[in-house]
Amino acid sequence: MPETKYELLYFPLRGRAEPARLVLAYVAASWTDTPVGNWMSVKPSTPLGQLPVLFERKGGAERAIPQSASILRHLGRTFQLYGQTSDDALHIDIAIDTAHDLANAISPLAFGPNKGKDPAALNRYFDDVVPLHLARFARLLGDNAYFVGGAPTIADFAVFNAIDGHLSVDPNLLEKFPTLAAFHARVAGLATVSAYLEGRRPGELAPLASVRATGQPLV
Ligand SMILES: N[C@@H](CCC(=O)N[C@@H](CS)C(=O)NCC(=O)O)C(=O)O
Repeated sequence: MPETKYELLYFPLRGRAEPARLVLAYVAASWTDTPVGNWMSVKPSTPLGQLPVLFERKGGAERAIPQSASILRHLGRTFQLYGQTSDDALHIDIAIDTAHDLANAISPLAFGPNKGKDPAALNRYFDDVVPLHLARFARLLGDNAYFVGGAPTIADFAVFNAIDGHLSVDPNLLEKFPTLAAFHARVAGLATVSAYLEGRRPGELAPLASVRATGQPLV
């Protein structure tokens, strides 16, 4: 059987591609991470004119898969990281959608011309909004090691990614959420994940750490 090889095409960012990268690293797939520099010349050849795109190649066959959520779920099905039953899959989907809520919530403060320009809004976000999201994760996780079942699923990588990005802005984020702190450490400590984390590109949210710590806007 020829090995399936993956190529993940995205901008040189963690962004929407990072949960899929974490999964590919976790399962030790044969994969390459291709940062796109000349987007306008690549765009017409992509399925939906958007990134990320996951190329899946086996033997002589190739397919290009768009949509980050579809990519993540496809990898979940391919690598048996989508639970054992349809109930498992439902709970995995709930955790993934809850992770997307947090990952998306910071966007207005973190991207575009207003990035880091409003320290008061960033503080309000971290003090009042983020804990609501974290409480949801804590409720879904309960006292379990992983969100669904006894081993990692794609839900864990989606949640880990959302929490991890916010941790890069506020290292005290999980002080009141010990089960989530343990969860974050558990995922980061998985051997293949830990190796990937050591070498990955810096996160886009990290520049906001100084805004959170000092109350001074980015210049
Ligand atoms: N729902 C899509 C959204 C994809 C998307 O908006 N991609 C942006 C980058 S994060 C993009 O390709 N922007 C460039 C463009 O639209 O030309 C997904 O999750 O993959």
